Amino acid sequence: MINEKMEKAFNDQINKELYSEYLYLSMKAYFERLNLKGFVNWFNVQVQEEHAHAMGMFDYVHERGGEVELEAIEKPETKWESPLACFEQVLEHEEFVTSRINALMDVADEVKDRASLSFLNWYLKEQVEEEASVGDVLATLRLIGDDKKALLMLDKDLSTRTFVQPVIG
Ligand code: OFO
Repeated sequence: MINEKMEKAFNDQINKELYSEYLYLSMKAYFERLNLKGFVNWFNVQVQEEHAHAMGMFDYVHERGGEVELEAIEKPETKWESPLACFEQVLEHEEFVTSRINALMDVADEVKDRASLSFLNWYLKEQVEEEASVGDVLATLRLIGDDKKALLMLDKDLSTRTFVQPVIG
């Protein structure tokens, strides 16, 4: 049976993961407005990944005999100054999520829940990958500056990203 404090921490994180899904959906809509379909595809994969992250925790809490209580999802921003500004926010957000996963692991440590620690290791590794892949796009966007042709080339690159259903835990 999952400890109450641990259960609450997972419930909070489910909300954060669903917010991530919502934020990236809003960013997808922004790139639809710009007609940059490769970016749209990149965010579409991001949306699916965040959904999988939330559901991984949703299932885990139940598997441990706990209860999931969903909270309201905050309204995400809807507009960005530029693709670069948008990706700066993505990186900032992922760094925030990494700090939340670390905090969740601190709770698991505190209540001596080794099963949750082992489960959360997957999320920690995933955050390292997320920050790296976002950092790559961000670095390219910084190089691109105002070069529209180069932006279209990046857009083409991002159109090849595909979603792979993760095996969590
Ligand atoms: Fe769920 O990793 Fe991004 O936020």
